[in-house]
Amino acid sequence: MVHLTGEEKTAVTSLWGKVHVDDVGGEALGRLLVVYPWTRRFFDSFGDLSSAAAIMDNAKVKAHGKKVLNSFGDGLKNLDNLKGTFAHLSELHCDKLHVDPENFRLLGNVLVCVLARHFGKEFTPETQAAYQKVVAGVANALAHKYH
Ligand code: HNI
Repeated sequence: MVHLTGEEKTAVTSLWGKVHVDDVGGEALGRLLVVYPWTRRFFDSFGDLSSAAAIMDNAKVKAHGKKVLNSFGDGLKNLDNLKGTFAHLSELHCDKLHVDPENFRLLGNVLVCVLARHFGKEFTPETQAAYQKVVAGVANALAHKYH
């Protein structure tokens, strides 16, 4: 559960309406893998992740980034029930994928950087503040079922 003011909700949803999930998702996941190289170990079936150029050009990274971002977008429609929305994915990332939940926070911050890059001045400090709450809420929800 994240608490956003009415203005923050409007800022988040109106910007999200302009996000191209394939570009932004691929770029966010790609940059996560470049900036935090240990995250590559979860994706050894994705082929060549040996350099920044290879990662950013990798079709599987792009496709998976899009999938992740669409799922993140579902969260935006359910800000009052993030834990319920991500319960199943939390179990999957814990029990099957063994992803350390710290990585959800890293990805959230990388996503904020990518949004800032794509939207420039339109990504105002207020909009960033609202997004930081959302990415923290999604990361908490994804970590909720860990044991
Ligand atoms: Ni994540 C699969 C959503 C962060 C590693 N992940 C998924 C799927 C969704 C998803 C949806 C597909 C599930 C299915 O097939 O049923 N992941 C999300 C979301 C976030 C996130 C919403 C954060 C906002 N995942 C991460 C992070 C990592 C990660 C930070 C590792 C660093 N995810 C994975 C892996 C898979 C995965 C690995 C399986 C990939 C595959 O297809 O082999």
